[in-house]
Amino acid sequence: MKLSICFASLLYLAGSCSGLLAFPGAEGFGAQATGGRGGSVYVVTNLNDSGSGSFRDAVSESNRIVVFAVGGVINISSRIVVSSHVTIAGQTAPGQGITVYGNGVSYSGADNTITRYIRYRMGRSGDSGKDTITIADGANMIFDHVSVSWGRDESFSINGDVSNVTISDSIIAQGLETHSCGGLIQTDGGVSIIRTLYIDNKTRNPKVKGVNEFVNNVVYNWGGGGGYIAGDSAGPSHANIMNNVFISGPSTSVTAFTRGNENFHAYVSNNYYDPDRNGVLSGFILSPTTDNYSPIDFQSTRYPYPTVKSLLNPLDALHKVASSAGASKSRDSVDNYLINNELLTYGKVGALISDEKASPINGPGNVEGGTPPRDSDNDGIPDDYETAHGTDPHSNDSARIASNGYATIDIENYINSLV
Ligand SMILES: *[C@@H]1O[C@H](CO)[C@@H](O)[C@H](O)[C@H]1NC(C)=O
Ligand SMILES: *[C@@H]1O[C@H](CO)[C@@H](O)[C@H](O)[C@H]1NC(C)=O
Ligand SMILES: *[C@@H]1O[C@H](CO)[C@@H](O)[C@H](O)[C@H]1NC(C)=O
Ligand SMILES: *[C@@H]1O[C@H](CO)[C@@H](O)[C@H](O)[C@H]1NC(C)=O
Ligand SMILES: CC(=O)N[C@H]1CO[C@H](CO)[C@@H](O)[C@@H]1O
Repeated sequence: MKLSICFASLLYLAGSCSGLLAFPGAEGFGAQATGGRGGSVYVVTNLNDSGSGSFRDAVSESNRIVVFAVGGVINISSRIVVSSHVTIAGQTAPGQGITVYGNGVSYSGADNTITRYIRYRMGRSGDSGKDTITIADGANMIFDHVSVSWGRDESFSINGDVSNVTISDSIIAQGLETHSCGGLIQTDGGVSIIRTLYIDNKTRNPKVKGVNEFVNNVVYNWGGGGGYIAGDSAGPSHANIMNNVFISGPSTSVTAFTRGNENFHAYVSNNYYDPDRNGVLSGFILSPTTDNYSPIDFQSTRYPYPTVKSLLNPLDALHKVASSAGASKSRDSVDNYLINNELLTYGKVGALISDEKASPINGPGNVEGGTPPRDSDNDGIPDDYETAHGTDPHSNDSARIASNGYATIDIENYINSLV
C-alpha cells in the first residue's frame, strides 16, 4: 500500500516514503534518511578549500548527491557547513578516498543527510572550543563508515534538538587534549550508535543522555574521565546497551561505566569488559550490577527502538569493527595505526594526544589520489558501470528512475554498488 502511494506521488517525494532505506543495510534511528535523493549530482573535481568543484561548494546547497572524481586530503581553514538533503558518497572517490583536514564540520540543521566513507579530521589548527562534527539541531541523518578525529572540543557531538540519527561502522578517535572527548550524545529524539570504535579519548566515550541505542561497539583506551558515561544528569535517559566491548588501555584508570544515577534507565545485556591490559582477550561479560554499571535504573526488557538486523556476539563485533569500521574502503595511515598498533594490542598500546602532527600519528598522512574511472557524460556514473547496466555513457542519466524499484535514481544504485 505504501509502495503504491509512493509511485502515485511525485517522483521527488518517493524518497520520503517510509520503508525506503538510506542505503541497503542502513540501520537504526537514522536508517530512513533520504539524503539528496531526487536532486542533482555534484561531482567534486578538486581538493581546494573552496570554489567551484570543491567539497565545500558541493555541500553548500540542498538536494545534491555529492560524488568525487578526486582522492586525497582537503585542507580546510574555516569550518564547513553541510546543507540539508545532501548525500555525501565518499566511496566514489578514487585512490584512498577523501580526508577533510584542519577544521570541523557542522551538520546543525542538516536534515536528511547521508554521509558515507569519508574522514573528518580536525586538528590543532581548528577553531578552539569546536567539535570535529557538531549537530545542534536537525533530524534524520546517517553517518556510515566515517572516520572522525582530533576534535578540539569533542570529536563527534550531538547536543540539542536532534532526532533520528545513526552512527554506524565508524571510528571516533583521539579527541585532542586538554579536553579529549569522544563526544556528547544528548537528545531525546533518538540516536543509534552501531559497530563503532571509540578510541583514545580521556572521557565521553560517549556521554549519553536521552534516547539511545548503543550496540556492538568497541571502546578502547578511555582515560580517567570515563568510558560510557551514563547520563550524569537530572534529565531522564532511556537506553539500550547491548553486546559491546570495553578494553582498557594505558590511559585507562576507571571502570567502563561511570556516573550513572536513578534517572538513567537502561536495558543492558552481554557487554564484555577486558580491564587487565595483558595483550590478549581475557575479559568477561559484565553482570547487571551497580558495581559494574554505576547506580543506574536497570530495565528488564529492551526499549523498542529500531535496531540491528544481526546482533553480533561481543567478540564478533570486535573483529567486525577491527576489519571494517571507519572509511575502510581503503584505510589511511591514521586508522591503520589506531586499529593495528593500538586496538589489536588488546590493552598494551594507546595514548591520549594533544597534537596530531606529533609521532606516532604524524598528521593525516599521505592519502593516495588514485585515478577516477572515465565518465564521458560527467553524470557521476562511470562509463563501465553504465555499459554494464544498460544506460548510455554519453548521456546524462544520473537522475533517471532506476528499474529495480529500490533506489529512485541510477546514481544511487551506482554509489551503493561500490561498498
Ligand atoms: C545531469 O542531470 C541532472 C538532473 O537533471 C542535473 O542536475 C545535472 O546537473 C546534470 N549533469 C550534467 C553534467 O549535465
Ligand atoms: C583550485 O586551487 C588552485 C590553486 O589555488 C587554483 O589554481 C585553481 O584555479 C582552483 N580551482 C578552481 C576550480 O577554483
Ligand atoms: C594540505 O596541507 C599539507 C600541509 O599541511 C600539504 O602538504 C598538502 O599539500 C596540502 N594539500 C592540498 C591539497 O593543498
Ligand atoms: C523520526 O522517525 C520517526 C519514525 O520514522 C518519525 O515518526 C518521526 O517523525 C521522526 N522525527 C523527525 C523529527 O523527523
Ligand atoms: C581520555 C584521555 O585520557 N584523554 C587523553 C586523550 O588522549 C590524550 C593523549 O593521550 C591524553 O593526553 C588525554 O589524557
